[in-house]
Order: sequence, then structure tokens, then C-alpha cells
Amino acid sequence: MLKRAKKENRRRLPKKTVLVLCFLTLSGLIRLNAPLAHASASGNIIINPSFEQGLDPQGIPVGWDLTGCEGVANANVTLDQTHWVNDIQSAKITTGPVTPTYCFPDSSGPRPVGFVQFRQFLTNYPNLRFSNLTDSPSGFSFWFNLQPYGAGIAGFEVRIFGTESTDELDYVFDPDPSLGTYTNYTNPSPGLRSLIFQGYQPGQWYHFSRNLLADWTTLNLNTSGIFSILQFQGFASQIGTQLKSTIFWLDDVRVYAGSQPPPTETHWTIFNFTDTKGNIVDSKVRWKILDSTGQTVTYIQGQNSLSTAPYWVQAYYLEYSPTTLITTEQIQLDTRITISLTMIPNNSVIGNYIVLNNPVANLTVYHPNSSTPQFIVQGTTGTEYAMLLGVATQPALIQGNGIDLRSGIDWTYDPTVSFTRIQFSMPFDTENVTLFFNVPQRQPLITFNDITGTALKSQITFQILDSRGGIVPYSPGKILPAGTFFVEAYFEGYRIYRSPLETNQSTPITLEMLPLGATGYSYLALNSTVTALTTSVSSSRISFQVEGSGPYLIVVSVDKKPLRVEKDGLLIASWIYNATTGTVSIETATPGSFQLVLVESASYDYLYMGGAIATVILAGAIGIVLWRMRIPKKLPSD
Ligand SMILES: [Ca+2]
Repeated sequence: MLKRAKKENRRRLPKKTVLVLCFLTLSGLIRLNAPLAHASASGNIIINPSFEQGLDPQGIPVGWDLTGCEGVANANVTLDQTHWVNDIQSAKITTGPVTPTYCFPDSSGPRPVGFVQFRQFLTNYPNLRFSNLTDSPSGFSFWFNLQPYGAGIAGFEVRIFGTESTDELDYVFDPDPSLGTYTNYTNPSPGLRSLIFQGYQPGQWYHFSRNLLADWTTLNLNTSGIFSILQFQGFASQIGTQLKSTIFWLDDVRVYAGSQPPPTETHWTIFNFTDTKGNIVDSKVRWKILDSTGQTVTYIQGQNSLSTAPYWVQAYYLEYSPTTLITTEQIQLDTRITISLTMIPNNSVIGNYIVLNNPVANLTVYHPNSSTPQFIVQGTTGTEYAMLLGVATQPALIQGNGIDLRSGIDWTYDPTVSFTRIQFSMPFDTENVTLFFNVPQRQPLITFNDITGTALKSQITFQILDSRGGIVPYSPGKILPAGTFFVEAYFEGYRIYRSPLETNQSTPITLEMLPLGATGYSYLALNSTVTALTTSVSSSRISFQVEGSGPYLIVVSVDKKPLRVEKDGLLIASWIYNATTGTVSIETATPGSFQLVLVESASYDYLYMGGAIATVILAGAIGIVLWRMRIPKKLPSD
């Protein structure tokens, strides 16, 4: 019972109640066939109780009536073949948002609560009294299923009318606090009663069954009154910006009259499963029948033992396991049915099928027997897919379109049935599912330091090459195919580093580069390891001593072309000046002391004219930069 709204109604409308009923009854008379004045009320007195008889010209299920004048002007009813309890469809009533509308023309203004009225006027039995109802726990029953519209379900109720507000019983389901305070309302005056039922979950079919005659009698309502209207209501509330409203499905509505007990009905089902080629695959499929609460029903196909209720069949591939569940579908009763499964014949997998939970347009398998089989699935964009694969061992990794899928979340492995279940949402129209049975090698994050430990950034370039010299695009974390890879680093276009790629590399690679000056871009770079390297730089010359095994390519940043280059005090010719990059490259088979003379100085005459130079004189040295001892690293051959 909606106290606030109903109290409002009662405050505002006491004199209108009779008028209301006249209005409602009149509209019912217009819509319905002429009453069967002499029909004896027995059996289920509800017309079109299972909503299988189509729509009337107003678009309302035959025999029923709908109005949203109480604040839900957009309310509507449709027949829904995706939700049903019996036969093929149900009625879906959408309450919709709250609107400032009223059933009575002199009412106006905003309102916080509205409700749709989906009802049947019992005019086929104009003399039906409550005392004529069948005295049985299943004397009144229906199936319903609730879904929120907006931020939540506002509430649902069914109202049994003798005369509104004077002989009325309401069964109320999960009224939201936004509707006001609800209480069981069992003995007020005048005769208005309500019983509240709690704990209904959205999306689940519930069977509500009551001895309506007993309730009516126990609650001291007038059993000699005429049973005039059966009305289902979905509520909507608008508190501030928060809308709560109710979608409800109804099916199999029964009100029994007469002395005969309601019949006990039973049903059966028989089904086959087929693969994508239409072959019957019952021998590969295990199944369970579930009821509307998700409980397994013990059942042998063909037995006429199922009560009137919705049932679902769960199909599993080969074995029962959450990993091998293919699909859960509601089954039509009392007919033979074929359930098409997305089971794609494939000789390369265990059980000879690749199984998905939803249809796909195409599926291609690559390298089925390698350690990294690939499955290219073409399907419907946005659809959530699960793919079941028989596997000999647990995959080390599964990727979807090159992105790691999360073990235990996106994919599971059940060792007892040797199946893996891979779930993915089709991002475009293709998903490339790749299984890795060995831990794959990934590209490491590659960074470089000079020999002083300072990070090198844009001073150098580098690339990854495969064993045939092909460039592998650098993408840290990306899985590498099988094979050997090399990393090469370049300074001003000269290759100064080449070494096999170490996929577990976690520290910077040290390049044989030593800063010259403080600009950060002038370097002395060598392509092979040295045991010691000292430099001396002045405005007129760059001197350095290389110790190691050689041979070396030496690259030196210079401001201008040297006048000459000396090694161990002697002029050498094996050097090249590159004006574009501002470098001198020197090729030398052996280490030694080098001097790049940039500007002629007085000492030149002495040094060379004297002709007795044994060592490089580091007079005027700015500083000895570094001394380092390392195990020489040999370059691999190309
Ligand atoms: Ca139905």
C-alpha cells in the first residue's frame, strides 16, 4: 500500500471514487466484448491469461487495458517473445518516467510518484462475487519478472478491486522508499487492505500464488461484493534528478472460480543439439535443466512431469564444468526443439570441435599443432564471446589481438577436463586469439648509458633486427616470434653497438661513449670495448688514449674539420670528416693515443720537427675523465 500517494488520493478524491470506477468500468465495456451474462464462473476467469492472443486495435493485449494517466504518460505494453513462462510470449509493461499528468482533468502540477495501470475488467462475469472464487492456495496466481527503468525499481503491485478504496486488496512487491512508507495494512476502515512481499531480484521470474478467497475473508473484506477489476501496477518515482521506475513482465495470470480445484498441469520437452553444419551432436553435449531460480531440475527427456514454469537448458561441451558451459537457453515446452550450438568441426583440437557461446561469421585456425596456435574469430562487434578449447596443457599466456588476456579473469583453465575458456568482447569484427604454451619472449625496455653512467637519449638511435637483418619495430613488452634478435645502436649514423637482444634486459646498455665538454652532444664513441679511455680537450686539439684489443671505429664530435689526425705521434690518413654531422671517424686496427689537431699551435713545430715523439704529451689537459676496467665484449659476427 502506497501510503503517501494513496493518502493523497484519498484526501483529494473521496467523492470521485464512484466516478472513477464508473469511468474505468465504462472504458472497459467499450473495449471488451459484451458480457456473458449467463456464463457460469468456473475455471480460470482471466481472458487471454498467457498473452498469446495478440493485440487489440489499440495495441493492447486482447482482453486487457492499460493507462498511464496517473503520472506515467509514456507507459506502454508490448508482447515479448524473449521473455515468457508458457507458450511463446509474455506481456512487457514499461512504466517509464514520471510525467505531470493526472487521470482527472482538474488535477495539475508536478508529482513525485506515478503508476501504470495494466488491468482486466472482469465484465465477462458481471455477477462474480469474491465468494465465488476457488478456495485454493493456487486460486490466484501469476508469473512476474521485474527490471529497473532508471536508477532502480520503484515498485510493483497487484490490486484486487471490489470497489476501489472500500473493498480493495493490494499485494505489494518491494516498494522503494521513494514511494513513501509502506506497511501491511490489514484492518483499517474503510475496507482497504495491503500485504507486502519483499526480496524480489531483478531479471528473475517469480510465481506468485495466493488463496485470494481466504485472504479476502481473513482480512474481513466483503465476500458478497462484486470482483470488478484485476489491476497490475508498476510504480515510478522522481526525487530530485533520480528517477526510479519499473518494467515488469507478466505471464500465465490465473483467477479460478467455482468449486473445482485448479487443475494440475504437466509438460514435457525433447531437444537435440546441432553443430554449425546441422549435424546432431548430442553425444558431445551434456545438459542440465534449470528452473527460474537456477536450481537443477531432475528430468528425463520426454517425461510429462514439468509443472507450468519457465525452464532453461544448459549445454556443456563433453564434460560438466564452468569452463565447458556453452549456453543457457530457455526451452519451449510440449514441443520437440533443436538447439543450434556454435560448435565448429575442427580436427586439430581435442574433441574435434572449436566451441563458442555465440554464433560467429567465420573462424580460421593457424598453427594448430605449434606451441602458439592462433584462432581468428570473425563475429559481431560488441558481442561477448566465450571460446572453449581442448588443450593438452595449461597455456602459459593467451592474447587477444596482441593484448594479454588476464588469467583467471579473461580466461580459465580446468585441468580436470583439460579445457580452457577464453572470454573476449569482439572489439571490431575480428579477434585474434593466440595461445602460448611456452612463456613467450618479449621485447625488453631498451635504454642506454654512456660510460660515465649518464643516460643517452636523442644522442643515439637504435633498432632491433632479426637474424636475417629485418627490422623488428620496437615495442617494449611485445611478444617476439621464435628466433635470435640483435640490438644495434648508432651515433651520428655510425654503428657503435651490436649485440644479441637480451629479452630479460632490465638495466641500461652501456655504450662506449664519453662526453667531450659539457654540451651533452659532443662525444667520443667507439664501436668496441675499451679497457681504458682518457681524453683531453682544448680549443686547439682533442686528444684521447684508447686501451683495449681493437680494432676500433672511433667517432669524435668536432666543431670543424681537423687540420690533421695523429696516432701515437704519427700522421694517419684513415679518417673521414663528415661536415653534416660534425664528426670525424677513425678506423684503427690497434689502440693507441690519438690527437685531432684543430688549430695549429707553437708546439707543433717542436713535436714534429723534433721528430722524437715517444708518447702523446697531454700538456694543458683539461682533465682525465674516466678510467674504467671491464671485461671486453666481443661483437657477434653479422
Ligand atoms: Ca505466455
